[in-house]
Amino acid sequence: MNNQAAGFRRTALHSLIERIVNATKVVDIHTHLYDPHLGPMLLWGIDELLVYHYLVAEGFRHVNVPPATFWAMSKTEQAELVWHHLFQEHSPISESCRGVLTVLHRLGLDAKERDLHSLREWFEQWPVAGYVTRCMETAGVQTIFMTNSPFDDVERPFWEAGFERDERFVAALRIDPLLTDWPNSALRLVQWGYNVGEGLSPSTLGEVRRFLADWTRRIEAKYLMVSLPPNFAYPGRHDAAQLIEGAVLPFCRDHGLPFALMLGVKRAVNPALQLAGDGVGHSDLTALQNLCAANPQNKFLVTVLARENQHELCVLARKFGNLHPFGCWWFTNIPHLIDDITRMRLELLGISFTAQHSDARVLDQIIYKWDHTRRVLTQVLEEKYWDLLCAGWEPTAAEIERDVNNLLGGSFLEFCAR
Ligand code: FIX
Ligand code: ZN
Repeated sequence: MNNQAAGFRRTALHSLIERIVNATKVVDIHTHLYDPHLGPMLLWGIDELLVYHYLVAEGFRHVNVPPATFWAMSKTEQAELVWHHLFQEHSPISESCRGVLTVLHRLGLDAKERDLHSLREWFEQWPVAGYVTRCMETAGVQTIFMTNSPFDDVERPFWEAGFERDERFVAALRIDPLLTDWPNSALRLVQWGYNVGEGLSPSTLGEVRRFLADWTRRIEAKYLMVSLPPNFAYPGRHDAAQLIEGAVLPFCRDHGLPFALMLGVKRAVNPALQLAGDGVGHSDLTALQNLCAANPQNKFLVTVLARENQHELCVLARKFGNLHPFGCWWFTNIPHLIDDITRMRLELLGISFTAQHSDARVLDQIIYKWDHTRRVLTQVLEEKYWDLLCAGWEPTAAEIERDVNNLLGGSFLEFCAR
């Protein structure tokens, strides 16, 4: 191929991949969004976008008020403060700030007027049901996995009372308190009618399995999930390891459910910042290796927060077919690292992982999280398919569609169904 022919071919390849990546509907496998029937739990709109903890963390680098004063303000005042410091006093270049602008832009709003008041007015006209559809369509998302916690006192009563489900929202059973604060969780389980003691005896572990079964059934959970600190070790004598071994894994095995692990979060590094005060640490992934090796009948969905753990996760996934890496979590969900991590995964794992999850806490965020990821994915895939062309392999459009579909949820669904 001469240079000119190669140039045309590459441009055509780029357009094809861009069209496919933009048209593929996403299964968003981890968010903090909720079925609209859970009322106040589903957050949306400009003020919620502005007080997202990613922006609050950045805002505190400029805002000259103590955290306690900030938290005492109304949401409207907090949003105004963030808007002022991150959008008016400085250019909104960070990924989180850019995200707000992408949302507004894709919704057809004009943020460059810098008029927060008129932006608010636009959002106020929307009924929630119509807005959910608008956001999902704009983002190209077909299914949203929620994070559902029986330990959440606002959420639990909705499930206990029962409600008509919106089929686009699928449940995942979140069990952080159970594993990371067993003494207090044991008290709660007792209140809810489970016969558990503080020690993790066989009968207590049996009751924990009954608790997991009841909640899985109630919410129709498709997987169980926990986030763990960098120093998590497995196996071990500590509560989390014992509960995982004696309750979570046997339960997941018996019901064919994956166990999702989010590894490497250091909670409350700066507690005054509340949700914005969590940090990251380098995990010892020997724990994950041991989990996968000792439990071949279990399926593990895994994302790691530290950049330094990404390569090791890929290598582990090459060794264990029961390990499915997913998403660029939180501090790694920035274009620079999405690019790096996605390339690394493609080069080491082919198409057998899930490229991204949004982790959206505010509905509208699915628009920017998927917009930004699609841009990076298009670029990375173009290079990868070009390399195949150079090696004499011509991927068809149908094959590229199949692959993109797998990267954006298809592989995950297959892994779950296995
Ligand atoms: O543990 C998690 O699911 C994290 O995603 C959250 O705790 C975190 O606050 C977040 O929103 C990250 O994107
Ligand atoms: Zn999350």
